[in-house]
Amino acid sequence: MMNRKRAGAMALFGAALLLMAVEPAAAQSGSASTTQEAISGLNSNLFYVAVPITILVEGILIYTVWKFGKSDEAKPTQENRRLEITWTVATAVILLFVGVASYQVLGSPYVSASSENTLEGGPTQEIEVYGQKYNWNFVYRNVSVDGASATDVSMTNVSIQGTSVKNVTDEGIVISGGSASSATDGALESASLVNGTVTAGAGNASQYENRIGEQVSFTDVSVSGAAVEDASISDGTVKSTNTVVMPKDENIRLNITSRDWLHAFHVPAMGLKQDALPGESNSIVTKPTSTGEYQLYCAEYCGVGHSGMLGSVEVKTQSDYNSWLAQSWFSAQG
Ligand SMILES: [Cu+2]
Repeated sequence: MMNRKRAGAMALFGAALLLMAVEPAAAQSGSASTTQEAISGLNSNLFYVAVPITILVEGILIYTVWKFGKSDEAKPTQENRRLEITWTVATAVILLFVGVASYQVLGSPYVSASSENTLEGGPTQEIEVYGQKYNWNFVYRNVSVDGASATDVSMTNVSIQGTSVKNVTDEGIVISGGSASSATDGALESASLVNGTVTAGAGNASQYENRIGEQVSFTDVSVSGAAVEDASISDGTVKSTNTVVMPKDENIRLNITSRDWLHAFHVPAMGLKQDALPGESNSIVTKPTSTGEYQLYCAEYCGVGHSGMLGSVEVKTQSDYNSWLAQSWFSAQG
């Protein structure tokens, strides 16, 4: 009877050990960010320390049960100074290792970002994250892009130099070539205009009917269906909903807040988790290390739509990220 119980306990222990051995292997399969790297690295380090200790303790326990299990009467243990000092020092060393290893990870700006701590060189992109039942909204400020292209965009308050009139339709004056820039104090420094249609601001469109093929310029007009190349945007603002885009190998700071009540920004694959509280901004800093798409969850029960408050993180190469920024910025101008 006793033996069966013991065998059962042994089997349970064996299964637990096997589970522990399997888990970190899964976590190690390619990390998506420096944050995830630090966290899973600590997990592995502690695991490698924990396994020999577990085996040692359980080994002594099993040996003791086997050796002394059939003894008639327990005898008092005699003092053994050497043994006592050894286990005290060994425990202290292990705890010190755990403390130092944990502190290194917890002290990393990629794991515990405070609003004060600054990364070397500062973050490349700051993104404002707003939780609001049941969506995630993202705002990218101080966006500067050079040499970007965008298609099928509308623009208002632009001035156009040296474009040629192709046609005049019901929509407006169809133009091609030339360059565009912000007419007022806007973010568009300059862009080569491939084509587009001037829809408003050019006065009576029909007066251009007899100027087809001519080079003309426009001041403060609206353009639709435009394609631009080699665009320079400085200090622009870009917004996105439910998908946050980040450049690979760049430091990103996320300033997380809520527009209604409690939410939590959680991207398990990237090791990111932070509360979104109204009236307060919590920061996390990370550097994505591989391109791809990662699931974003709300990790704080926030109402009936909580389980559907999902999003994703898209990590792009620097050039794809800039193209996305430019396309998004242009698309929001109309
Ligand atoms: Cu939520």
